[in-house]
Amino acid sequence: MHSGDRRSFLSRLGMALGAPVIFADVLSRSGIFPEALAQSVLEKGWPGKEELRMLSDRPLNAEASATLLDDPITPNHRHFVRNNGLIPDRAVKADLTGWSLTVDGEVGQALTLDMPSLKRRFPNVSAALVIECGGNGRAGFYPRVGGNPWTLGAVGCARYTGVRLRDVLQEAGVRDSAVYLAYHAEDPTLNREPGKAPISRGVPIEKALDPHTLLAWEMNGVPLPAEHGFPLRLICPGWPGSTSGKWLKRLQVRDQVHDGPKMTGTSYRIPRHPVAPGEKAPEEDFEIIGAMPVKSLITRPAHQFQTPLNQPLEVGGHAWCGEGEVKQVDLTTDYGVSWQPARLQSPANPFAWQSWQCQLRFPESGFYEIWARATDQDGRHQPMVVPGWNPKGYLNNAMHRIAVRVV
Ligand SMILES: Nc1nc2c(c(=O)[nH]1)N[C@H]1C(S)=C(S)[C@@H](COP(=O)(O)O)O[C@H]1N2
Ligand SMILES: [Mo]
Repeated sequence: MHSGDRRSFLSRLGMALGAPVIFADVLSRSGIFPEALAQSVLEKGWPGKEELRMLSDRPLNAEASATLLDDPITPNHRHFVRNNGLIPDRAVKADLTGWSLTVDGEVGQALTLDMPSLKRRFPNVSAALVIECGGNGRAGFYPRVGGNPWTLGAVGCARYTGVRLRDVLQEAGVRDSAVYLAYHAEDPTLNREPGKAPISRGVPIEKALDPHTLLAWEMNGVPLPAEHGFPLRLICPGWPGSTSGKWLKRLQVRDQVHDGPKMTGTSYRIPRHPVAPGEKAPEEDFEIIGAMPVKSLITRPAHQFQTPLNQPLEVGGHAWCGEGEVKQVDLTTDYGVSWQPARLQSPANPFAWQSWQCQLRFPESGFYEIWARATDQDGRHQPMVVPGWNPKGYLNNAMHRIAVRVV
């Protein structure tokens, strides 16, 4: 979003309050909303993201509803946002002045790349890629856990354009000592502590060298929007969204597992063994989350839909998994007694989600539930109930269920 848009949004909101917001342009650069308007922002949504459910405005966190995610390619205005800190000024102003990307650490020769040389020196690629927050579905865990209570919509599949991270790393020359790729970004912490990063994660070097891991500057044909990481972000598809660093300024190849903020303790880590809900597990039992589990969404019809008895109901959605392909999607209307296979499309490219459709008929009028269950190529499928409780509420891939009324 351009700062001008936000400025006018702020003054529009201000007018609704009956008075302009003085110095709104100063605030608009920071990603912070005036306190007087905080409530209205949460009600109306972030400018350009009005349809999303706002979880918080500082930091900005907003998710889609299932029906908003019906498109095969998620439009930018419907893609969830998950920020740990503030949106950098550079991103709000779409300003590339002084920006470059450094690639260093366990490499033969460190690189410094500005945007034109990044675009020119490496083959440009585009792909539809799923990003899902590791905490998507967190609201389903009991006992409740801290963090954003995402329900279903902290996931999206947009088309990104950029270069393969592998090509850039190979240009720098990855040493044999390389173990992990760490990202360093320029988003300020909530309290703007100078030089302090709100989050700095990464992936094992093998995932960094996977040809589908991208450095992207475009999302659905436009430069990365401010909230999605302008000017450059990582896309590590299939892994928790937190590995897809936004607002990049440095990539560091490390000879050990990265230990930046949100890499240690219970952050994006889960107990290796099942723990009883609410139970504390020793830290040495935790491991870093890798590929995300198989999952699906019913994006049509909406929950609480009414449909006539004498007509088949068209049901559709998407399915995805952290590695490989989804092999099958099945639906049930009788609580799992019988299952009907959906027509499942191939992904547009590896790590894109796969659309599915199914026609359902109902024996008599009344209330039903529709459950969708995706199965990956290794035969793992979504659980019927919320799976393995963990202290931060990650990896809830329980089946999506909607209620319909047949009349
Ligand atoms: N620099 C930076 N990168 C970041 C984050 C952040 O706060 N700062 N949030 C991460 C998390 S937790 C997720 S789920 C994804 C969300 O990407 P999106 O906001 O484009 O949907 O970005 C990741 N990259
Ligand atoms: Mo996330």
